[in-house]
Amino acid sequence: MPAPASNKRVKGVQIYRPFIYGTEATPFDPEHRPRDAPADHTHRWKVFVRGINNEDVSYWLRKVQFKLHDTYANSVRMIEAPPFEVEETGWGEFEIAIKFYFTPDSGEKPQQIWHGLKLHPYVGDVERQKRERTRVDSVCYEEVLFSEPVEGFYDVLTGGAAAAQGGGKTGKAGKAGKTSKGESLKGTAEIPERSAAGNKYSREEEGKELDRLGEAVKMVQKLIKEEKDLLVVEEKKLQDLEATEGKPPKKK
Ligand code: SLL
Repeated sequence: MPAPASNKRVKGVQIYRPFIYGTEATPFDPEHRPRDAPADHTHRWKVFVRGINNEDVSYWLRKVQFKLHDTYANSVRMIEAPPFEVEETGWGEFEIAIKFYFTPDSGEKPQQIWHGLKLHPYVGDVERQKRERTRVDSVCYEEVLFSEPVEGFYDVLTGGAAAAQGGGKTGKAGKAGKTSKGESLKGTAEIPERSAAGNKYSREEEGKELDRLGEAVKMVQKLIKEEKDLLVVEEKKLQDLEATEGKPPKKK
C-alpha cells in the first residue's frame, strides 16, 4: 500500500504557472458547409486551455471541465487529458464556464473561470474580417497561483518545468529558477522573453504594453492640463463679464 501523501505545506512559498485560454471561431464557407452541422449553425469554434507555447501543463492540470450553453446536448464536457479543448459548431455566442481540476497530489480545490465565446469580429477592421471570413480569436493570459503548496506537489512543480517565487504575489518570473528557500529549480515555466509565431505572450509584449500604458497616462495628463488651462481662461472671461454686466439672474 502506498504511504499516505503528506499534506504538510511548504511555508512562505508561492508558485505560479502561466497558461492561456479562450476561443477560436470560423464562419462556415457557404459553399462547403460541414455535413454534420445542423441547418441553423453558422460557425465552427473551439474553446481551449493550453500552456504558453503549447507547453505541457498536465503535471499540474489534471482535467478541465467546459460548461457550454444549455442548447448543446451534453453541455458539460469533461476533458480528461490534453489537449484540453472542445470543438463544436453553433450559431450564438455565450459564456463558457471553465473549471480547472488540479492533480490529486496538489490537494488544491478546483477553480472556475468564465470566458465569452466570440463568433463575430469585434476588434480592428470588422467589415473586412467578415468579408474574408477571418478566424475570430478571443484569448486571455492567466496565471494560477499555488500558495504554500503541499510538499509532494511542491516537488512535482519544482522538479519538472518550474518557476517559483518566494513571498508576495507580485514577484515575477525572472526571479524564477530559485525558490524563496534559495533552492535551484530544474526547469522554467516562465513567459518567453520574445514573442514568436503562434505566441504573443512574452516579456517583450509585456514591456511594450507597459510603454503603451505609460504613453496613454502622459496623454491623459496633457489633456487634463489643457482642459484646466481652458477653464482658467473661461473663468477669467466670466469674472470680467460679471464686473461689467453684473451677476446673471439666478435660475429657478
Ligand atoms: C444567444 N444567449 O441568444 C445566446 C444563446 C446559444 C448558442 C446562444 C447551438 C446549440 C445547438 C448554439 O449555438 N447555441 O443547437 O446545438 O445568442
